[in-house]
Amino acid sequence: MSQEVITYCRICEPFCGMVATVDNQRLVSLRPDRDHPLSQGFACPKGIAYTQVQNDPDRVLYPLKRQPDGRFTRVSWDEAMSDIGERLRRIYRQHGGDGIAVYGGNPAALNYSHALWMNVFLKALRIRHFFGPGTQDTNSRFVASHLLYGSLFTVPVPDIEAAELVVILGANPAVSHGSLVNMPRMMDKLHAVTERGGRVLVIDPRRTETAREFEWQPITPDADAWLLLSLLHVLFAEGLADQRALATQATGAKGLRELTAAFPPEDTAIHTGIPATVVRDLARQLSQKRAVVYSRLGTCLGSHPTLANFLLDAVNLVAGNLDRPGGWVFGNPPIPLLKLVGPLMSYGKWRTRIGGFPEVMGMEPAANMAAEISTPGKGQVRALFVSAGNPVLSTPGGHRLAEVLPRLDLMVSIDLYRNETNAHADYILPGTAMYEREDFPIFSMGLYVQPFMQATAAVVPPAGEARHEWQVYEELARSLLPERVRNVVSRAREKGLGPTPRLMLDSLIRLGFAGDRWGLRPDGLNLDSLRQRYPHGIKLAERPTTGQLHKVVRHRDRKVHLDHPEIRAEVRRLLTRKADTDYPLYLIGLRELRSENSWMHNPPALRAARPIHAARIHPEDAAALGLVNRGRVRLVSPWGAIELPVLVTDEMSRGVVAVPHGWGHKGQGGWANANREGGVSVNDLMDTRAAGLDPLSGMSHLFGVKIRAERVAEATETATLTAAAEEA
Ligand SMILES: Nc1nc2c(c(=O)[nH]1)N[C@H]1C(S)=C(S)[C@@H](COP(=O)(O)OP(=O)(O)OC[C@H]3O[C@@H](n4cnc5c(=O)[nH]c(N)nc54)[C@H](O)[C@@H]3O)O[C@H]1N2
Ligand SMILES: Nc1nc2c(c(=O)[nH]1)N[C@H]1C(S)=C(S)[C@@H](COP(=O)(O)OP(=O)(O)OC[C@H]3O[C@@H](n4cnc5c(=O)[nH]c(N)nc54)[C@H](O)[C@@H]3O)O[C@H]1N2
Ligand code: SF4
Ligand SMILES: [Mo]
Repeated sequence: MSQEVITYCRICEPFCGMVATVDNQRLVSLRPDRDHPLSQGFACPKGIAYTQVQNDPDRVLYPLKRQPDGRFTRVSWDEAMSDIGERLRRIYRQHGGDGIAVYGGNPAALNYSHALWMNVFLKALRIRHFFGPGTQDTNSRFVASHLLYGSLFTVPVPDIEAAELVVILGANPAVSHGSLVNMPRMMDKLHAVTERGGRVLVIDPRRTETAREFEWQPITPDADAWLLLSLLHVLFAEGLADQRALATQATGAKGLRELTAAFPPEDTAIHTGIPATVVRDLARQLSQKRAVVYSRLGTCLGSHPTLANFLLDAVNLVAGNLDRPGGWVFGNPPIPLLKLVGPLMSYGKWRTRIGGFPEVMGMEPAANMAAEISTPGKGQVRALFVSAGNPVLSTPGGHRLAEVLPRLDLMVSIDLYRNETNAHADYILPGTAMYEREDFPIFSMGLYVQPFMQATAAVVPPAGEARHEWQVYEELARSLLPERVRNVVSRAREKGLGPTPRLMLDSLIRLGFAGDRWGLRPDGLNLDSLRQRYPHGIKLAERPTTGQLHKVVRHRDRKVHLDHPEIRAEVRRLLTRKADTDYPLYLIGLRELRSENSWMHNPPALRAARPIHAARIHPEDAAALGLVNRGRVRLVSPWGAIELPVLVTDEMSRGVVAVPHGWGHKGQGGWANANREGGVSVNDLMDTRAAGLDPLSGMSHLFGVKIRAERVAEATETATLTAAAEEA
């Protein structure tokens, strides 16, 4: 008998409501949930196609052990865990937590129990090297918040529903569906702005899917800091700065004003490609309207990402749009989020062994991974745990990482698939897929513009022998206990004793502003009543809370700090940038509707409509280089080279090439369809040297990378195609 279950999708950040059809404990199909208070019947193709991930014949469903010839064979959980445990004990005895590394991938952050217990594992073993997509994604945003608000986790969100002007500086919500903001139907909300007579302006080097629906202002890649400095310049110089905001919300306005004095838009136009009149007009509108500048990876993956994110908030504040309706506002998390993440919120408590970067919430630059594994000395990585990640494709210089992974004494991965990274693991352990577990978007609670909660139960039981990641991490941590204690703890666990992610989550909900306080507030919620009474989720307010800056700012004076020596130093570094005639083009990234980073390339439903993996280039650039549509091009940076087909399109700005990341499936992974599509990894072109990373956040530089392009001669083209065909 088939049955419908209300749940939500966790592939990306909007967490769209879903209705799952389940037959005989098997997921049969997914459809968007019309009754979800926020997504209201919206879901994207990836979300719908997840049925084909759940039931994918290529999924890893049993623990796998790598044999000396590189092939994987099935082993029992007991066999895998006892061997891993023994090896981990040996490494730990010799090197302590300094010799161990964890890489927690993107899906780990969207899975509350995984994220929580991975952190327990990190703390329990005092693991030194923690890596993740953060240094390819969010850490510059967090460090900017640390400087501005005294709290890494205080991240503003755009109040689009009340805005008259929305500037999107380097984000593509039509494809990404919004990031670092939980806003299902973000495109509808943007369209509502223009329908109300307002403006949406997309500033992006590419005429993106979002830009096509609104106004597009091209910008030279990696020039956002120049633009933002000029916007601040105009706000101050033309007397447009909101003096009340500066007096009540901030300190350091004078320093910021001095810092930006040297950047009139007439001078920075050469860097940004944006005419001064456009910048002046924009600054005026930002100061006169209920307006917000929102951004995401476009300002996080350049070469000055902390500076750019810092300046962006400064623009919003100085224009009078911070913590105001229609502006850059703060969420109102319905759980005590800062209490939860408080212990994780460190910055610069130590510096990394390689490159001397400040840790960011315990995280080190992923660009350092290969060097941390291969560089001898105290703190050299001997054991690596990768859960829900694929750094060989997702991090800079991934091909070099692949070369050094075999040197590890122990490598273990928890994943749904054999991927390009865990091809080198000693063991691949099967994790549960998202509909096989209960969930709650715990770390996103502060990123909803309207406070919202939804909790889901597991929809189907784990397939094969898949286990929850949190249970695996806990068992790994337990393996370090003396045998007698270990047995006692394990027996207690089997009886359901001891802390669990669920218990923690239930407490957080009970303690939150809508919580039941264990009965003190009889109408309040706990995990069970939230699930039972509000299976589609519950919106806890219609409008965001504004005027709460003094609450969210953690600096002792409760003010936003606008003047920092670190930021001044970054502006000085910006001024030292040089053009490089050997590498005249800029390389930027590009996300695709039917792909999620390096995965979701296997479901057949997504394949048919997906474009080939190609480099997009402007017609005039193509003509100048002798490139033709569907011909092949070689992209060269100082750090590597890749060859791929060309897509000639006038959606690109002159001088800019866009290539999607996450490709380069060459048969090391077990995803047969993905392997057939192949592609190449754009991250093989990226810099991993310390000098190539953001000194403040350790962020990789992945957008606006200087490259050159060369036509690939026909002969090579045929040779490459034949080789690829043979592999497939
Ligand atoms: N379909 C799909 N959705 C996804 C993902 C996916 O892989 N596929 N990934 C998810 C993840 S992990 C994340 S973090 C989010 C990311 O969410 P977004 O940041 O919205 O996604 P991107 O498409 O990377 O958007 C970055 C934009 O910045 C532009 N850009 C590049 N360089 C510059 C620059 O120098 N300046 C400016 N102003 N713009 C620039 C790019 O052209 C691009 O349009 O998306 C999530 N959603
Ligand atoms: N050049 C360039 N590089 C980039 C980016 C870019 O824009 N340009 N974007 C960066 C960003 S924003 C991100 S977030 C990273 C992503 O980088 P990563 O997190 O390293 O890689 P993903 O491609 O997300 O791989 C996710 C892995 O998790 C597995 N998986 C999926 N669901 C589950 C699950 O429920 N449980 C378990 N155990 N495993 C699961 C998948 O099979 C896959 O192997 O890439 C970054 N790299
Ligand atoms: S946008 Fe698509 S993938 Fe992301 S949560 Fe919604 S349905 Fe899932
Ligand atoms: Mo991401």
